[in-house]
Amino acid sequence: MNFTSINDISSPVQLLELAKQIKLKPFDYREFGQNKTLGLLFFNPSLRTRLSTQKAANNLGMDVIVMNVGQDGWQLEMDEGVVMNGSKQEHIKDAVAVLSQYCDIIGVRTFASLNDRKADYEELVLKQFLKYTHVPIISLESATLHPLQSLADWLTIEEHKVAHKPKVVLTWAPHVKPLPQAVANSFVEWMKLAEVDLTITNPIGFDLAPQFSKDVKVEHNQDMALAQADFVYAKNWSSYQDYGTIGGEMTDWQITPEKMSLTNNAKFMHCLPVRRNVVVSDEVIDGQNSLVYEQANNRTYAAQAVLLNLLQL
Ligand code: AN0
Ligand code: CP
Repeated sequence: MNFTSINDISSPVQLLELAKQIKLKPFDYREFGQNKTLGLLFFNPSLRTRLSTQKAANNLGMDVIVMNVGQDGWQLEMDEGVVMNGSKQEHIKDAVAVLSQYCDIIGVRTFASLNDRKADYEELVLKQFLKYTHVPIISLESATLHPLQSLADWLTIEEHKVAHKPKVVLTWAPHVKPLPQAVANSFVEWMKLAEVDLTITNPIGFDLAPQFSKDVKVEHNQDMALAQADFVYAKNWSSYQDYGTIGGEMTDWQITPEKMSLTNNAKFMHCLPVRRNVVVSDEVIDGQNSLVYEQANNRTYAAQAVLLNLLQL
């Protein structure tokens, strides 16, 4: 078993309940990870994922080894059957087989290239890990998904909802550099299972991939979408259609107190890291209704629930 998307989980609701239970008593499961090693591999930067997953593993009694493979490792050849006479020194096949000797579970972060949509959406790098590993793989954000983030976000919404079926608005927000669609795709995938009324709002040309946005309300007028929202989840993503481009500045999509005043006194959410006063104004993110640090805190319990599930197999 792996944890690369919601589809790897037989009962997402049970996983959520486990995360809630672990949050109450994080140190109750220490025997499960005894003498087990988690390897965390990063092709890209990370603060929350790296430290919350490490903390989660430690809470379970696991040892953790971490490597910034993108920075410190050999350059990995991802394609099969090539004559390796170029710049890549090691094949992914050998690297993953070796890592499987050292680790009982492997976590990997591998962002989208944002220049080859087909390769990104086929998750070519993650698939090579899955193909060659002998141990379970956890996604620490792949090209198209970030399931550990989504589980933590779901837990946060569950903890802070007042209405039985709150209105959750995922809103595109401005940014200065192209970012992956992974957080947004994944959030939508998990929210489809949650008891929420989900609306996505984004500028024209920034619709998420059809497999994610299908069966979800998409409103291109942000003000209309925000009306009566209970949760506003802001995130920038680059275009899926004109793949990897950021379009114009669209500063009017920034989440400001004026935008929040259109909502039902909504809670503000963002996965972080965030560019302040580009994506969201200081007043909103520092305001009483901001849940961003709760989300970051819940990353630990989400990761711990996922690890515990894998350890119990
Ligand atoms: C990444 C992204 O948007 O996917 C990671 C977010 C968790 N963000 C940045 O690269 C700024
Ligand atoms: N939210 C999140 O995944 O943050 P990091 O990129 O810092 O891990």
